[in-house]
Amino acid sequence: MPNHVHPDEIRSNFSSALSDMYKTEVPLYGDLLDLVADTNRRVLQSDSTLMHAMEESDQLHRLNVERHGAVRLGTAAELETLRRVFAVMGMVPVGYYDLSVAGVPVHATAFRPIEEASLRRNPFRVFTSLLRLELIDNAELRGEAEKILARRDIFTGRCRELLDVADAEGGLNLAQSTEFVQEVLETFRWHSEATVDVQTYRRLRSIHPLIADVVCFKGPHINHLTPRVLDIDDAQAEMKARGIKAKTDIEGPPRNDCPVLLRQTSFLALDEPIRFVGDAAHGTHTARFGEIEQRGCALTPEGRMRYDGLLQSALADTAQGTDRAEAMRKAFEQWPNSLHALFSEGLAFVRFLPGRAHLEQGRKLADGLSAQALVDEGWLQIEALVYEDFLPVSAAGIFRSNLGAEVRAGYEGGGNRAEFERALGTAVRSEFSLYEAAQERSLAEALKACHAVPQ
Ligand code: OOG
Ligand code: NI
Repeated sequence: MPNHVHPDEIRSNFSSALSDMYKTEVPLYGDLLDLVADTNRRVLQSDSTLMHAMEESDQLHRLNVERHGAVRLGTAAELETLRRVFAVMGMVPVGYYDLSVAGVPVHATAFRPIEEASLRRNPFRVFTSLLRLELIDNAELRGEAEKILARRDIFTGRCRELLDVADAEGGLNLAQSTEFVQEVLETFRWHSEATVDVQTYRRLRSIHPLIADVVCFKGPHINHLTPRVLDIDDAQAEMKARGIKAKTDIEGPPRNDCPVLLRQTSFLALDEPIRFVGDAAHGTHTARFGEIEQRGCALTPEGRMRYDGLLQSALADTAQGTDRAEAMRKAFEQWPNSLHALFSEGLAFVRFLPGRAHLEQGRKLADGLSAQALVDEGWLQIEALVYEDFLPVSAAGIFRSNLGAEVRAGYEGGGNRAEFERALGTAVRSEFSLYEAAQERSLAEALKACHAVPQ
């Protein structure tokens, strides 16, 4: 349809509208954006290699608009409809995250764009969790929560109409897409009025703060929006210097010359006034916070297994009383500190670019060389393939530090991916396959470029 607005455009518009809304709702988020912009400017000014690399791979624009957010949903039907909403914006569910093992009764996916051009345009992603009431032992409260959730509709009527239009016609025109963005914002808005009385809120909160947060409000308020910073240790120090109270530990891998996966830290959630049903006085609820993230290279399944193993051993040491930062540093002592080492050990996904060899007189590209040999002989260069996803242990840490939830043992029984996908109405994409495909595509393109030059 020629007059349909591209999903990338709708996603960019939505992400920017959501950021504006959150800035007015939570002014501290605006302060964090300024801080991150200052840090990024400083890092790029002092590291011209990074600056050029980012410029060349067209990553600078993306950095300025890059945000992730999170919402927590109460029912399968809500998840299914939100999937349709995000589909209009070119976002699909990637990955399955089981947080029950960490004592948080939800499972989740990340809605995000997957095409490289779309990621470059705006990689907006939303960590979306679904409450698992079946993990709650108290049958009476479980039934009560189900009843309350069944009464609400988190989407506006007009949002639902526009979804039907988008599905029937394969997209939205300009006027429709503008309206759609405004209607979807309503689902993410904060409500300072609870839908229940304070006793119900307290009862649900006593089972798990997360349950009260999901069940007692009209909609799944966006609980944070996260900008991407190039040096999270620097930004963390700056947070302290500016009087923003940050979480003590940075989640994710320790600092390294070659950053991998995702490192995150946050400032603690605000205590916000809430009017409960039938009460004249205000109570409070704690849900919304600020977070910053630094993204590094995506790891292969083997790299990820190594990372998870080292993380578990550091956490076990921490449980024995070792300082967490120290335990992490010790566990990761042998972890490679360059992209080349990670790549040759098969731990990282990379993007291949044509190297210098094809520009040299008289050199001929032999057939059948491995990617490693092509890199060693200068035919190919490599750069990090950015990790676009989340980490379940880190996510559980973020949940906990912001819900005021005490560390509790994991729920038994583990994840239930099949049930999650049934609720979602589709299977989640495998993040590893997406990285693998991106790596393969870059290899084919780089080799084509090498061959295209007359030898
Ligand atoms: C989501 C926490 C997960 C992250 O960055 O890992 C997350 C939540 O608190 O709802 O956003
Ligand atoms: Ni987050």
